[in-house]
Amino acid sequence: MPDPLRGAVIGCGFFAQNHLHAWKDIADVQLVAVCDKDTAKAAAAAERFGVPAHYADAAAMFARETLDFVDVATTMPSHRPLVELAARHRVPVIVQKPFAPTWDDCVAMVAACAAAEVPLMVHENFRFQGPLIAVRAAVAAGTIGVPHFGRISFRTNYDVFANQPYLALEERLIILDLGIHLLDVARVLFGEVETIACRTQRVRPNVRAEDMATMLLHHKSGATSIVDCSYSSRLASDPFPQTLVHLEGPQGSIALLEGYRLRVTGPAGTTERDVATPLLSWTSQPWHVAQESVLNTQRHWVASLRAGRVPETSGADNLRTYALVTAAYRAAAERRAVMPEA
Ligand code: NAD
Ligand code: 89Y
Repeated sequence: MPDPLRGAVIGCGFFAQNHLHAWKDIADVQLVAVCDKDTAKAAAAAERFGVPAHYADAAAMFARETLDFVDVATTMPSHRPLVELAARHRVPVIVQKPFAPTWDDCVAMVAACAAAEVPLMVHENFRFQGPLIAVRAAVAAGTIGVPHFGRISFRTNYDVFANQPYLALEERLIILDLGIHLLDVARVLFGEVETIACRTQRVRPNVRAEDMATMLLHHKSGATSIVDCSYSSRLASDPFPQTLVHLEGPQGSIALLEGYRLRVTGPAGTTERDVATPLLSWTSQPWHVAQESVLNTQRHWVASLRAGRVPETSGADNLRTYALVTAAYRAAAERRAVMPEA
């Protein structure tokens, strides 16, 4: 593989701006092309980030450019055709979440990339957020023992629909858009899931689907976790976009508190420290924790490509997270705990 890697970004909308900034921060990557079916957005991204070529048609881009990887940052309906296009050109691909609108699409993308022997990673970035990396490190340090209970929570009234208006129209809203990240974090902290129960609520009048979900997970390890998310919580101070975590183990507890405070209680007492993400030249409050996680995620992709390693959130791995999403919807519809089918 050449030095630096030649990358391209497909989809130059709202969230892709973070991808574009992050690629510019990674010395081992040179963006050679950007693509958006909206030509004005592709041209604006090329201009803003100094990318030599821009396209409105991904097929034309693959035909003309020599790429070491492609970053698909479009919304989910286009993921499968774009990932399969990349696979046909034998170009490694990182693709945004949610992986796809349906389970079958997700499986098809994993199969297409496997058949073409092309690395595939889902841009599942919450587990790469600085504060959540600090939680993972605190667990690994062993102070509390192996966690047997936890709560992973994301509740806000922030107007996510202003930047992402398509969310209001989705048939499946918060579990697929946001719960998916938290379910992934639950897998990271407690391992795979045996059963999941779920209740959903639609609180806002102007959204089509659920904007609140409460999930109860029983993990194969024996641990129990609660994963809850809301886009309609009027709180004294709105923590958006913070994920709050509470973990208990046989020897103590770990809490990621609002304001990015990490509190660890173990046999020797309690410590508390600041695990806030520092601001980068291109990040700003309150999004900075999400923005920096994009950089961490993309660095992980590049390091995995260079080492020939399977990334943590490979397509195959993400099937297990996606299976929890589909299981959660099924559990809510059937009003019973179900086993994820991955
Ligand atoms: P957006 O609508 O602002 O941008 C998507 C862009 O993709 C648009 O400009 C559109 O023209 C372009 N596009 C669509 N199909 C295309 C195709 N076939 N070829 C070329 N361009 C195409 O959407 P967004 O809010 O930026 O979201 C993009 C993705 O990022 C979504 O999947 C969303 O869930 C995800 N997202 C992730 C996070 C996170 O933290 N991981 C946060 C926000 C959004
Ligand atoms: O779409 C969501 C996501 O993936 O992370 C945060 C978000 O942009 C709004 O909650």
